[in-house]
Amino acid sequence: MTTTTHKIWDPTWECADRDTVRRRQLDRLLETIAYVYAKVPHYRAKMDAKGLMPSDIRGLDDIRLLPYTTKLDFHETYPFGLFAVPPTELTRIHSSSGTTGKPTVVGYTKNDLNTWVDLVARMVSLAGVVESDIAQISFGYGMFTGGFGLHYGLERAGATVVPVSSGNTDRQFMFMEDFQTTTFISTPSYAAYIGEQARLRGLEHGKQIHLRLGLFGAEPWTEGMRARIEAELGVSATDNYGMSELCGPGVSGECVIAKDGMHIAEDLFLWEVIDPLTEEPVAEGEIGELIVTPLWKEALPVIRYRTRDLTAVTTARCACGRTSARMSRVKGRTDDMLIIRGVNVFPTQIEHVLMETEGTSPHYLLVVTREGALDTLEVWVEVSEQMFSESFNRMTVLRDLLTKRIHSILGISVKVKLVEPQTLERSQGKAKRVLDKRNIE
Ligand code: DLL
Repeated sequence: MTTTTHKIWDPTWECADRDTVRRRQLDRLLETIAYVYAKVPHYRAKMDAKGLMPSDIRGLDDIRLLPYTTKLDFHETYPFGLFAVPPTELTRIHSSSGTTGKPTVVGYTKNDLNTWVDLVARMVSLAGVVESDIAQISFGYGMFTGGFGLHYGLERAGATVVPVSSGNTDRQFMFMEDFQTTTFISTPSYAAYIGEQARLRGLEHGKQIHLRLGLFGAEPWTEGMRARIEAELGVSATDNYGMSELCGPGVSGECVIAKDGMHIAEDLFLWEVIDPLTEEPVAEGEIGELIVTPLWKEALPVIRYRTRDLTAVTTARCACGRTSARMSRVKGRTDDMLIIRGVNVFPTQIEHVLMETEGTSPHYLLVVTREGALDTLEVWVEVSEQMFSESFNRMTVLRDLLTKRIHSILGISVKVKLVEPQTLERSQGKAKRVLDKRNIE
Protein backbone atom coordinates (compact mmCIF):
# COMPACT_ATOMS: atom_id res chain seq x y z
CA MET A 1 0.00 0.00 0.00
CA THR A 2 1.43 3.42 -0.83
CA THR A 3 2.12 5.64 2.15
CA THR A 4 -0.48 8.37 2.45
CA THR A 5 0.58 11.96 2.85
CA HIS A 6 -0.45 13.50 6.11
CA LYS A 7 0.55 16.53 8.11
CA ILE A 8 -0.03 17.85 11.60
CA TRP A 9 -1.90 20.82 10.19
CA ASP A 10 -3.09 20.26 6.67
CA PRO A 11 -5.45 22.98 5.41
CA THR A 12 -5.65 21.21 2.03
CA TRP A 13 -7.70 18.57 3.84
CA GLU A 14 -9.00 20.28 6.95
CA CYS A 15 -10.41 23.31 5.12
CA ALA A 16 -11.23 21.71 1.75
CA ASP A 17 -14.76 21.83 0.37
CA ARG A 18 -16.85 18.72 0.98
CA ASP A 19 -16.78 17.50 -2.64
CA THR A 20 -13.00 17.59 -2.69
CA VAL A 21 -12.83 15.71 0.60
CA ARG A 22 -15.17 13.01 -0.66
CA ARG A 23 -13.36 12.66 -3.98
CA ARG A 24 -10.05 12.16 -2.24
CA GLN A 25 -11.55 9.80 0.30
CA LEU A 26 -12.86 7.67 -2.53
CA ASP A 27 -9.35 7.30 -4.00
CA ARG A 28 -8.06 6.11 -0.65
CA LEU A 29 -11.05 3.84 -0.06
CA LEU A 30 -10.55 2.06 -3.38
CA GLU A 31 -6.90 1.55 -2.58
CA THR A 32 -7.77 0.25 0.90
CA ILE A 33 -10.32 -2.26 -0.39
CA ALA A 34 -7.99 -3.62 -3.05
CA TYR A 35 -5.29 -3.96 -0.38
CA VAL A 36 -7.57 -5.73 2.08
CA TYR A 37 -8.90 -8.11 -0.56
CA ALA A 38 -5.38 -9.03 -1.59
CA LYS A 39 -3.86 -9.30 1.88
CA VAL A 40 -6.47 -10.39 4.43
CA PRO A 41 -8.02 -13.83 3.75
CA HIS A 42 -10.73 -13.17 6.36
CA TYR A 43 -12.03 -10.17 4.36
CA ARG A 44 -11.57 -11.88 1.02
CA ALA A 45 -13.70 -14.79 2.25
CA LYS A 46 -16.39 -12.39 3.51
CA MET A 47 -16.45 -10.49 0.22
CA ASP A 48 -16.45 -13.70 -1.82
CA ALA A 49 -19.38 -14.95 0.22
CA LYS A 50 -21.29 -11.84 -0.86
CA GLY A 51 -20.10 -12.19 -4.45
CA LEU A 52 -18.24 -8.88 -4.18
CA MET A 53 -15.05 -7.88 -5.94
CA PRO A 54 -13.09 -4.71 -5.12
CA SER A 55 -14.10 -3.38 -8.56
CA ASP A 56 -17.77 -3.41 -7.44
CA ILE A 57 -17.00 -0.48 -5.16
CA ARG A 58 -17.11 2.63 -7.36
CA GLY A 59 -18.47 5.39 -5.15
CA LEU A 60 -18.25 6.20 -1.42
CA ASP A 61 -21.82 5.05 -0.87
CA ASP A 62 -20.95 1.61 -2.28
CA ILE A 63 -19.14 1.02 1.00
CA ARG A 64 -22.53 -0.12 2.27
CA LEU A 65 -22.16 -3.23 0.15
CA LEU A 66 -19.22 -4.32 2.28
CA PRO A 67 -19.63 -6.34 5.46
CA TYR A 68 -19.10 -4.74 8.89
CA THR A 69 -16.24 -5.65 11.18
CA THR A 70 -17.13 -6.24 14.83
CA LYS A 71 -15.33 -7.26 17.98
CA LEU A 72 -16.39 -10.81 17.15
CA ASP A 73 -14.20 -10.77 14.02
CA PHE A 74 -11.25 -9.90 16.27
CA HIS A 75 -12.11 -12.67 18.71
CA GLU A 76 -12.61 -15.29 16.03
CA THR A 77 -9.27 -14.48 14.44
CA TYR A 78 -7.27 -13.91 17.65
CA PRO A 79 -4.51 -12.84 17.75
CA PHE A 80 -3.38 -11.90 14.22
CA GLY A 81 -6.03 -13.22 11.82
CA LEU A 82 -7.17 -9.75 10.67
CA PHE A 83 -3.65 -8.56 10.00
CA ALA A 84 -2.38 -7.82 6.50
CA VAL A 85 1.26 -8.33 7.44
CA PRO A 86 3.02 -11.11 9.39
CA PRO A 87 3.70 -10.37 13.09
CA THR A 88 7.42 -10.08 12.37
CA GLU A 89 6.73 -6.96 10.30
CA LEU A 90 4.99 -5.21 13.17
CA THR A 91 6.78 -2.48 15.09
CA ARG A 92 4.38 -2.44 18.03
CA ILE A 93 1.41 -4.33 19.45
CA HIS A 94 -1.29 -2.92 21.73
CA SER A 95 -4.49 -4.46 22.97
CA SER A 96 -7.77 -3.33 24.39
CA SER A 97 -8.91 -4.83 27.64
CA GLY A 98 -11.73 -7.25 27.07
CA THR A 99 -14.07 -7.65 30.03
CA THR A 100 -14.06 -11.40 29.49
CA GLY A 101 -11.82 -13.77 27.61
CA LYS A 102 -8.97 -12.72 25.35
CA PRO A 103 -8.30 -9.06 24.63
CA THR A 104 -8.53 -7.45 21.18
CA VAL A 105 -5.07 -7.32 19.62
CA VAL A 106 -4.00 -4.43 17.41
CA GLY A 107 -0.67 -3.78 15.71
CA TYR A 108 1.26 -1.19 13.74
CA THR A 109 3.98 -1.19 11.09
CA LYS A 110 6.62 1.54 11.14
CA ASN A 111 4.55 3.59 8.68
CA ASP A 112 1.39 3.05 10.73
CA LEU A 113 3.13 4.33 13.86
CA ASN A 114 4.42 7.34 12.00
CA THR A 115 0.94 8.24 10.76
CA TRP A 116 -0.62 7.63 14.18
CA VAL A 117 1.92 9.96 15.79
CA ASP A 118 1.02 12.64 13.22
CA LEU A 119 -2.65 12.12 13.93
CA VAL A 120 -2.24 12.59 17.66
CA ALA A 121 0.06 15.56 17.08
CA ARG A 122 -2.70 17.11 14.98
CA MET A 123 -5.27 16.40 17.64
CA VAL A 124 -3.23 17.94 20.48
CA SER A 125 -2.49 20.97 18.29
CA LEU A 126 -6.24 21.38 17.75
CA ALA A 127 -6.62 21.27 21.51
CA GLY A 128 -4.23 24.22 21.82
CA VAL A 129 -0.94 22.52 22.74
CA VAL A 130 2.14 24.47 21.63
CA GLU A 131 5.89 23.87 21.89
CA SER A 132 6.24 25.68 25.21
CA ASP A 133 3.72 23.39 26.92
CA ILE A 134 4.70 20.91 29.59
CA ALA A 135 2.35 18.00 29.17
CA GLN A 136 1.75 15.54 31.99
CA ILE A 137 0.31 12.27 30.77
CA SER A 138 -1.77 10.47 33.38
CA PHE A 139 -3.09 7.77 31.06
CA GLY A 140 -1.80 4.30 31.75
CA TYR A 141 1.23 3.22 29.73
CA GLY A 142 1.19 -0.39 28.62
CA MET A 143 -1.16 -2.30 26.36
CA PHE A 144 -3.74 0.57 26.55
CA THR A 145 -3.22 2.93 23.61
CA GLY A 146 -3.82 6.10 25.68
CA GLY A 147 -0.39 6.55 27.31
CA PHE A 148 1.91 5.77 24.39
CA GLY A 149 -0.48 7.32 21.85
CA LEU A 150 -0.55 10.71 23.54
CA HIS A 151 3.12 10.47 24.42
CA TYR A 152 4.54 10.34 20.92
CA GLY A 153 1.95 12.71 19.48
CA LEU A 154 2.73 15.35 22.10
CA GLU A 155 6.45 14.93 21.51
CA ARG A 156 5.95 15.41 17.78
CA ALA A 157 3.88 18.53 18.42
CA GLY A 158 6.94 19.87 20.25
CA ALA A 159 5.63 19.77 23.82
CA THR A 160 7.73 18.64 26.77
CA VAL A 161 6.29 15.32 27.88
CA VAL A 162 6.08 14.13 31.48
CA PRO A 163 5.11 10.43 31.30
CA VAL A 164 3.83 9.99 34.86
CA SER A 165 1.26 7.34 33.84
CA SER A 166 -1.92 6.78 35.84
CA GLY A 167 -2.42 6.83 39.60
CA ASN A 168 -0.19 7.98 42.47
CA THR A 169 -1.89 11.29 43.05
CA ASP A 170 0.84 12.63 45.38
CA ARG A 171 3.38 12.21 42.63
CA GLN A 172 1.04 13.78 40.08
CA PHE A 173 0.86 16.92 42.23
CA MET A 174 4.57 16.95 43.01
CA PHE A 175 5.51 16.97 39.32
CA MET A 176 2.70 19.33 38.46
CA GLU A 177 4.11 21.87 40.90
CA ASP A 178 7.85 21.26 40.42
CA PHE A 179 7.78 21.10 36.61
CA GLN A 180 5.07 23.75 36.30
CA THR A 181 2.96 21.47 34.14
CA THR A 182 0.70 23.42 31.78
CA THR A 183 -1.27 20.58 30.17
CA PHE A 184 -2.95 17.67 31.91
CA ILE A 185 -3.95 14.54 29.99
CA SER A 186 -6.21 11.87 31.47
CA THR A 187 -9.71 10.48 31.51
CA PRO A 188 -12.30 13.09 32.53
CA SER A 189 -13.17 11.08 35.64
CA TYR A 190 -9.56 11.12 36.82
CA ALA A 191 -9.35 14.84 36.04
CA ALA A 192 -12.43 15.38 38.23
CA TYR A 193 -10.68 13.51 41.03
CA ILE A 194 -7.48 15.54 40.56
CA GLY A 195 -9.59 18.71 40.67
CA GLU A 196 -11.23 17.62 43.90
CA GLN A 197 -7.87 16.72 45.44
CA ALA A 198 -6.34 20.05 44.42
CA ARG A 199 -9.17 21.82 46.25
CA LEU A 200 -8.96 19.62 49.34
CA ARG A 201 -5.18 20.10 49.52
CA GLY A 202 -5.59 23.86 49.19
CA LEU A 203 -3.47 24.03 46.03
CA GLU A 204 -3.82 27.33 44.26
CA HIS A 205 -3.73 28.29 40.64
CA GLY A 206 -0.65 30.40 39.95
CA LYS A 207 1.10 28.99 43.02
CA GLN A 208 1.27 25.19 42.98
CA ILE A 209 -0.86 24.72 39.85
CA HIS A 210 0.06 26.23 36.50
CA LEU A 211 -2.26 24.30 34.23
CA ARG A 212 -3.88 26.00 31.23
CA LEU A 213 -5.09 23.05 29.12
CA GLY A 214 -6.78 19.72 29.82
CA LEU A 215 -7.02 17.04 27.12
CA PHE A 216 -9.54 14.43 28.17
CA GLY A 217 -10.91 11.34 26.49
CA ALA A 218 -11.31 7.56 26.50
CA GLU A 219 -14.73 7.60 28.22
CA PRO A 220 -18.05 9.44 27.93
CA TRP A 221 -18.51 12.72 29.81
CA THR A 222 -20.86 15.68 29.65
CA GLU A 223 -20.71 19.46 29.18
CA GLY A 224 -21.56 19.86 32.86
CA MET A 225 -18.59 17.71 33.79
CA ARG A 226 -16.39 19.86 31.54
CA ALA A 227 -17.56 23.02 33.33
CA ARG A 228 -16.76 21.49 36.74
CA ILE A 229 -13.28 20.31 35.70
CA GLU A 230 -12.45 23.62 34.02
CA ALA A 231 -13.46 25.54 37.14
CA GLU A 232 -11.53 23.31 39.55
CA LEU A 233 -8.32 22.94 37.54
CA GLY A 234 -8.33 26.34 35.83
CA VAL A 235 -7.96 24.73 32.40
CA SER A 236 -9.57 24.97 29.01
CA ALA A 237 -10.70 21.37 28.54
CA THR A 238 -11.23 19.55 25.25
CA ASP A 239 -12.65 16.16 24.40
CA ASN A 240 -10.84 13.66 22.20
CA TYR A 241 -11.86 10.28 20.86
CA GLY A 242 -10.41 7.10 19.51
CA MET A 243 -10.30 3.37 19.96
CA SER A 244 -7.69 0.65 19.77
CA GLU A 245 -9.23 -1.10 16.76
CA LEU A 246 -8.90 2.11 14.70
CA CYS A 247 -5.42 3.03 16.06
CA GLY A 248 -6.07 4.47 19.55
CA PRO A 249 -6.48 8.19 20.37
CA GLY A 250 -6.38 10.58 17.39
CA VAL A 251 -9.51 9.65 15.45
CA SER A 252 -11.15 12.96 16.38
CA GLY A 253 -10.70 15.83 18.78
CA GLU A 254 -12.20 19.20 19.63
CA CYS A 255 -10.56 22.46 18.67
CA VAL A 256 -9.92 24.71 21.64
CA ILE A 257 -11.26 27.68 19.68
CA ALA A 258 -14.86 26.47 19.32
CA LYS A 259 -15.15 23.31 21.47
CA ASP A 260 -18.10 22.45 19.31
CA GLY A 261 -17.73 18.80 18.36
CA MET A 262 -14.70 16.66 17.63
CA HIS A 263 -13.07 17.16 14.22
CA ILE A 264 -12.71 13.81 12.48
CA ALA A 265 -9.39 13.28 10.66
CA GLU A 266 -11.18 12.67 7.38
CA ASP A 267 -8.03 12.25 5.32
CA LEU A 268 -7.50 9.03 7.26
CA PHE A 269 -10.94 7.87 8.39
CA LEU A 270 -14.18 7.40 6.49
CA TRP A 271 -17.20 7.66 8.80
CA GLU A 272 -20.80 6.54 8.56
CA VAL A 273 -23.57 6.86 11.13
CA ILE A 274 -26.26 4.18 11.15
CA ASP A 275 -29.30 3.21 13.13
CA PRO A 276 -27.85 0.33 15.16
CA LEU A 277 -31.05 -1.70 14.83
CA THR A 278 -32.06 -1.24 11.19
CA GLU A 279 -28.45 -0.59 10.06
CA GLU A 280 -29.78 2.16 7.75
CA PRO A 281 -27.84 5.44 7.57
CA VAL A 282 -29.34 8.19 9.75
CA ALA A 283 -29.78 11.77 8.53
CA GLU A 284 -26.88 14.16 9.11
CA GLY A 285 -26.90 15.51 12.67
CA GLU A 286 -28.92 12.62 14.06
CA ILE A 287 -27.61 10.28 16.69
CA GLY A 288 -26.64 6.79 15.59
CA GLU A 289 -23.81 4.29 15.80
CA LEU A 290 -20.51 5.44 14.38
CA ILE A 291 -18.95 3.15 11.78
CA VAL A 292 -15.37 3.87 10.77
CA THR A 293 -13.10 2.66 7.98
CA PRO A 294 -9.46 3.72 8.36
CA LEU A 295 -7.96 4.68 4.98
CA TRP A 296 -4.29 4.32 5.78
CA LYS A 297 -3.42 1.22 7.71
CA GLU A 298 -0.83 -1.29 6.59
CA ALA A 299 -0.91 -3.74 9.48
CA LEU A 300 -4.58 -3.80 10.44
CA PRO A 301 -6.79 -2.34 7.70
CA VAL A 302 -10.23 -2.69 9.27
CA ILE A 303 -13.32 -2.22 7.09
CA ARG A 304 -16.50 -0.62 8.48
CA TYR A 305 -15.73 -1.07 12.14
CA ARG A 306 -18.85 -1.01 14.29
CA THR A 307 -17.67 1.17 17.15
CA ARG A 308 -20.88 0.70 19.22
CA ASP A 309 -20.49 4.39 20.11
CA LEU A 310 -23.51 6.65 19.72
CA THR A 311 -22.85 10.10 18.30
CA ALA A 312 -24.12 12.59 15.72
CA VAL A 313 -21.95 13.94 12.90
CA THR A 314 -22.25 17.31 11.18
CA THR A 315 -20.39 18.61 8.14
CA ALA A 316 -21.22 22.28 8.78
CA ARG A 317 -18.14 24.51 8.87
CA CYS A 318 -16.75 25.02 12.37
CA ALA A 319 -16.21 28.49 13.84
CA CYS A 320 -12.47 27.68 13.76
CA GLY A 321 -12.63 27.63 9.94
CA ARG A 322 -12.19 23.91 9.42
CA THR A 323 -14.63 22.11 7.17
CA SER A 324 -13.88 18.65 8.54
CA ALA A 325 -16.87 16.69 9.82
CA ARG A 326 -17.39 16.91 13.57
CA MET A 327 -18.85 14.31 15.89
CA SER A 328 -20.79 15.23 19.00
CA ARG A 329 -19.84 14.00 22.45
CA VAL A 330 -20.35 10.26 22.65
CA LYS A 331 -23.66 9.61 24.39
CA GLY A 332 -22.59 6.10 25.34
CA ARG A 333 -21.95 2.67 23.91
CA THR A 334 -24.86 0.62 22.65
CA ASP A 335 -23.55 -2.26 24.74
CA ASP A 336 -23.38 -0.10 27.91
CA MET A 337 -26.99 1.00 27.59
CA LEU A 338 -29.12 0.01 30.57
CA ILE A 339 -32.65 -1.11 29.98
CA ILE A 340 -34.68 -0.26 33.05
CA ARG A 341 -38.33 -1.30 32.95
CA GLY A 342 -38.21 -1.12 29.17
CA VAL A 343 -36.58 2.32 29.04
CA ASN A 344 -33.11 2.85 27.55
CA VAL A 345 -30.81 4.66 29.95
CA PHE A 346 -27.30 5.98 29.34
CA PRO A 347 -25.13 7.04 32.28
CA THR A 348 -24.41 10.35 30.50
CA GLN A 349 -28.12 11.28 30.71
CA ILE A 350 -27.95 11.01 34.47
CA GLU A 351 -24.56 12.72 34.66
CA HIS A 352 -26.10 15.61 32.74
CA VAL A 353 -28.76 16.11 35.42
CA LEU A 354 -26.30 15.69 38.30
CA MET A 355 -23.86 18.23 36.86
CA GLU A 356 -26.63 20.77 36.19
CA THR A 357 -27.74 20.64 39.81
CA GLU A 358 -25.94 22.57 42.52
CA GLY A 359 -24.80 20.67 45.60
CA THR A 360 -23.62 17.51 43.82
CA SER A 361 -20.07 16.38 43.12
CA PRO A 362 -18.84 14.74 39.88
CA HIS A 363 -18.60 11.36 41.63
CA TYR A 364 -21.54 9.03 41.12
CA LEU A 365 -22.50 5.40 40.62
CA LEU A 366 -25.59 3.83 39.09
CA VAL A 367 -26.69 0.70 40.92
CA VAL A 368 -29.16 -1.59 39.19
CA THR A 369 -30.98 -4.27 41.15
CA ARG A 370 -33.99 -6.47 40.58
CA GLU A 371 -36.77 -6.53 43.13
CA GLY A 372 -39.07 -9.38 42.16
CA ALA A 373 -39.65 -8.89 38.46
CA LEU A 374 -38.96 -5.17 38.63
CA ASP A 375 -35.67 -3.50 37.76
CA THR A 376 -34.68 -0.68 40.06
CA LEU A 377 -32.14 2.02 39.33
CA GLU A 378 -30.45 3.75 42.23
CA VAL A 379 -28.39 6.84 41.59
CA TRP A 380 -25.73 7.23 44.25
CA VAL A 381 -24.12 10.63 44.18
CA GLU A 382 -21.73 12.30 46.53
CA VAL A 383 -22.85 15.70 47.69
CA SER A 384 -20.43 18.62 47.77
CA GLU A 385 -18.65 19.31 51.09
CA GLN A 386 -20.69 22.48 51.43
CA MET A 387 -23.98 20.69 50.95
CA PHE A 388 -22.92 18.02 53.42
CA SER A 389 -22.54 20.64 56.14
CA GLU A 390 -26.04 21.98 55.45
CA SER A 391 -29.21 20.93 57.26
CA PHE A 392 -30.93 17.61 56.71
CA ASN A 393 -33.78 19.55 55.20
CA ARG A 394 -31.62 20.98 52.41
CA MET A 395 -30.39 17.49 51.57
CA THR A 396 -33.97 16.26 51.30
CA VAL A 397 -34.78 19.13 48.97
CA LEU A 398 -31.76 18.26 46.81
CA ARG A 399 -32.68 14.57 46.69
CA ASP A 400 -36.25 15.35 45.66
CA LEU A 401 -35.08 17.82 43.03
CA LEU A 402 -32.70 15.27 41.48
CA THR A 403 -35.39 12.58 41.51
CA LYS A 404 -37.78 14.91 39.74
CA ARG A 405 -35.27 16.08 37.15
CA ILE A 406 -34.11 12.55 36.33
CA HIS A 407 -37.73 11.46 36.00
CA SER A 408 -38.46 14.26 33.57
CA ILE A 409 -35.51 13.22 31.36
CA LEU A 410 -35.85 9.44 31.50
CA GLY A 411 -39.57 9.04 32.13
CA ILE A 412 -38.99 6.52 34.91
CA SER A 413 -38.53 6.94 38.62
CA VAL A 414 -35.16 6.23 40.15
CA LYS A 415 -34.05 6.21 43.77
CA VAL A 416 -31.54 8.94 44.47
CA LYS A 417 -29.17 8.25 47.32
CA LEU A 418 -27.01 11.15 48.49
CA VAL A 419 -23.77 9.92 49.96
CA GLU A 420 -21.00 11.58 51.96
CA PRO A 421 -18.15 13.29 50.11
CA GLN A 422 -15.28 10.95 49.20
CA THR A 423 -17.03 7.67 49.83
CA LEU A 424 -17.42 6.33 46.29
CA GLU A 425 -14.46 4.59 44.72
CA ARG A 426 -12.31 6.83 42.50
CA SER A 427 -10.98 5.59 39.19
CA GLN A 428 -7.50 6.23 37.83
CA GLY A 429 -8.44 5.31 34.28
CA LYS A 430 -11.85 4.73 32.77
CA ALA A 431 -14.53 5.16 35.43
CA LYS A 432 -16.92 2.35 36.22
CA ARG A 433 -20.25 4.15 36.40
CA VAL A 434 -22.59 1.18 36.63
CA LEU A 435 -22.92 -1.59 39.17
CA ASP A 436 -25.40 -4.03 37.70
CA LYS A 437 -26.39 -6.45 40.40
CA ARG A 438 -29.12 -8.12 38.33
CA ASN A 439 -26.94 -10.95 37.13
CA ILE A 440 -24.82 -11.47 40.22
CA GLU A 441 -27.47 -11.78 42.89
O1 DLL B 1 -9.90 4.63 24.87
C1 DLL B 1 -8.42 5.26 23.06
C2 DLL B 1 -8.26 6.61 23.64
C3 DLL B 1 -7.24 6.84 24.53
C4 DLL B 1 -9.08 7.65 23.26
C5 DLL B 1 -7.06 8.10 25.04
C6 DLL B 1 -8.90 8.92 23.75
C7 DLL B 1 -7.89 9.16 24.65
P1 DLL B 1 -10.12 1.81 23.88
O2 DLL B 1 -9.55 1.47 25.22
O3 DLL B 1 -10.06 0.81 22.80
O4 DLL B 1 -9.37 3.07 23.28
O5 DLL B 1 -11.61 2.27 24.11
C8 DLL B 1 -12.37 2.76 23.05
O6 DLL B 1 -13.60 4.18 24.58
O7 DLL B 1 -15.18 2.91 21.65
C9 DLL B 1 -15.53 4.64 23.33
O8 DLL B 1 -16.58 3.81 23.82
C10 DLL B 1 -14.67 5.11 24.48
N1 DLL B 1 -14.15 6.45 24.22
C11 DLL B 1 -12.95 6.80 23.75
N2 DLL B 1 -12.84 8.15 23.67
C12 DLL B 1 -14.03 8.66 24.09
C13 DLL B 1 -14.57 9.97 24.24
C14 DLL B 1 -9.31 4.31 23.85
N3 DLL B 1 -13.87 11.08 23.99
C15 DLL B 1 -13.72 3.19 23.55
N4 DLL B 1 -15.85 10.08 24.66
C16 DLL B 1 -14.57 3.85 22.49
C17 DLL B 1 -16.59 8.98 24.95
C18 DLL B 1 -14.86 7.56 24.42
N5 DLL B 1 -16.13 7.73 24.85
